[in-house]
Amino acid sequence: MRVEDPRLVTGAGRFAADWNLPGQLHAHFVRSDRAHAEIVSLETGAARKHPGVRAIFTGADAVRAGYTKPMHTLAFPGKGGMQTRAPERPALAHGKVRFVGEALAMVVADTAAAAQDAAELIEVQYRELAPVIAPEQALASGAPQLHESVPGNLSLEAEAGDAAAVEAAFARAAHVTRLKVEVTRVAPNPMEPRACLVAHEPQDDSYTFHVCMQGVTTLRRQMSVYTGVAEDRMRFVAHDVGGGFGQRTPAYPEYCALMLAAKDTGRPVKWVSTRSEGIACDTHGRANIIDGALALDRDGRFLGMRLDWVNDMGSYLSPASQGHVRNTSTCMTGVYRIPALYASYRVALTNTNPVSAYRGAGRPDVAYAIERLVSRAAAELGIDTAELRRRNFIPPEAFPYKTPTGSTYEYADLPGVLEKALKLADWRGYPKRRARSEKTGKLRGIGIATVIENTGAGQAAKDEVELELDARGHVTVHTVSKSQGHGHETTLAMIVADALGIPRERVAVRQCGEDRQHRLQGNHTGGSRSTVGAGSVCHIAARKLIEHCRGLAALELGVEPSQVDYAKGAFRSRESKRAVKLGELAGTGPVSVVGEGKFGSTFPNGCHIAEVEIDPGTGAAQIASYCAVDDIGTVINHAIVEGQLHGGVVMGAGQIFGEHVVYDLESGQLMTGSFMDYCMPRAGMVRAIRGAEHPTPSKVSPLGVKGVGESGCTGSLPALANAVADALRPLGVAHLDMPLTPAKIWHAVRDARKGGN
Ligand code: MCN
Repeated sequence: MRVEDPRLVTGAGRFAADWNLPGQLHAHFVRSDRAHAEIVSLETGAARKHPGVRAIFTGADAVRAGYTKPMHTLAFPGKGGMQTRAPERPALAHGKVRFVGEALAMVVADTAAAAQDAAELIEVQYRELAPVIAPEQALASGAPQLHESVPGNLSLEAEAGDAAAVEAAFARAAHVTRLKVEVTRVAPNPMEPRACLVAHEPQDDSYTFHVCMQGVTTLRRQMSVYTGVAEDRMRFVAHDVGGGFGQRTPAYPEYCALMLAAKDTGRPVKWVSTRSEGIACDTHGRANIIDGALALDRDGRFLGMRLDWVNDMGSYLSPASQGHVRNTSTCMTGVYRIPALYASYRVALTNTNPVSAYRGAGRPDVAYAIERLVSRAAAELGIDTAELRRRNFIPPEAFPYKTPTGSTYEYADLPGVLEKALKLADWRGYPKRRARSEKTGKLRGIGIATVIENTGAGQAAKDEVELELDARGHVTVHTVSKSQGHGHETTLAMIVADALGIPRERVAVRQCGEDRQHRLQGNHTGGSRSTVGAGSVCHIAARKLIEHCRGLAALELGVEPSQVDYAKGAFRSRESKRAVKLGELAGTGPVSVVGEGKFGSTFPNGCHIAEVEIDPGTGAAQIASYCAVDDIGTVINHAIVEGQLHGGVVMGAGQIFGEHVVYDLESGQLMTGSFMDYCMPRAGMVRAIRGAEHPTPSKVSPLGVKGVGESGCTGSLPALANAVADALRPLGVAHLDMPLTPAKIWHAVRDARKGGN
């Protein structure tokens, strides 16, 4: 059982909405029901008179406060030196609204109900403008323009790789496989809806936020950039966080609006998002279109690859926009030796909710594009899909391997992972299983994905943790990363306990504590970097604590430090055999050390194999089998890692088979605004996942660890889509874009059979 489980399963967790402060008021946001419109007038008179209403704020207040320029991280050089065009976004929309759900006014009242009732009395007059929803249309000439500062709705155009080399590779290719895919827009929907309670302290003009977050440092910097309030005047409080998946990273405009209200009213102001607001306004994920081509020689060896990306960022650049685009290039050639690569990016703005990092942040997208291309190439050439991969893997002797986009992969045993997965999935026995399915009138398909991704490196100058030893011999770990359900209280404690040789029960983990959050540097939890970053510095700090205490113990024992041995929480003098326990060294006050480190990327990799069975009569696809072999380096906690992989795989399955944020292309209305029409994965969707570990320890981390938090998603999107494609291929169905709903598959089967007749 994880350390945090008793608290969480007995309802004793403390989430953002559980916080209340004396005298607090409640906020409700008025949100646009138009996708693109000028705000002609905003009539707040009746609402102000509503009982309990204390204040109403609009875009004019946000502009007056200067809360208009959210941070963005799309800061890499564009094509021909192009700089990212980042539009302003007042914390409450001013002059114009640009997506359905955008907040344009905030009512603050004594109760949440009064704020909501009053909000309904606000009358907004709009002058409607034509919206543009599809990113390729947004980039076409003559498309409606969202922002004057972003001509052509093109926020950034960029490229990677060598166009001339790719052209030459394609010119001499024996075969070219082409495939255009869409990695659809999804809503993260963590279990805990977003919530924020802001208090202003007039004495030092500072703010305290009780908010769900993924770590303090990134959110604080983003909030500071958005509002101009110095970072040292912001404190963040969060205990339990009910899921994040990247969505908790950004500084949201609602939080800035609450700052305005808290300062203006002199009272703490609280807002709790509804589920519908969450689907419409929490940053969305993925939303990429990738037009790919793979050139092969006569023997099926890859010669070159071209990927043209259109990235839909929604109506504004989210603060975490970079991962979404840049992460795709870090492992752009996947696990293969592809000598020539060229990729182009066009980052489009559309009249939709902003898009940001979502579990994998670009890595599942590029893995999906490559792995679909490779499987399709294998089918076109009649080569076994595992064999085509084997033939093109980066060979063992090529590691450390420098990719065409400049990443350096650590060692990865690609053939070893593949062979283990083929065995686990009984690859050879597949034809029999397929025949058995056919007998019952079902279509069966098998899909494989061999993937690699970057985890670890963060933007902070370094990662730090502080260890505090008390007189009981207990150690408290202070970190600025933040678990959202990952089990960090367990794994970070295990790392420290292991290094100190003491029971795990003697180590407690405090995340983003108020007394440490301005002192310690480090990355937020995201990019599957917490174990590589915070975990590694836990180990380093524990070693440092031993050395520090060795000096103290030597004084106590009256010998030289070199004469003192440490084991299992006690120092012993070699000569006198006298011993002193860790806790005794903290007798006059806690002993504390800070461990630090800066870590680059680690490259977890894996092979996922899925089998699906499709009922052609209904179009429903069942996952018949799912196997995953992953190399995530040294494993700290096997059960947690298994849980992470399962969670990731199911999240990928959710996107492949059902989840999809849909906007009406003409009106821009959100068509999937509730769980009635936004199809979340159910427990029965992925019934049994068989997993196996294949660790090759990372040299980046002293623990040998690589990240795992996103691996399940990165592997499952392509593995599942390849399985469905394999099942439908005999019918002549070339490609179906996700989500592979029963209706979509049923239509494809029907059309294919009609065509065949
Ligand atoms: N772990 C381990 N051994 C390893 C690697 C990891 O035991 N070699 C453990 C870790 O100690 C940690 C967990 O596995 O308890 C995940 O670790 P890691 O891969 O370092 O990832 P992070 O902790 O940084 O988590 C971030 C990652 C991301 S980016 C998303 S998105 C995501 C995910 O994790 N969101 C999640 N998993 C999630 N799981 C839950 N329950 N909720 C989310 O919001």
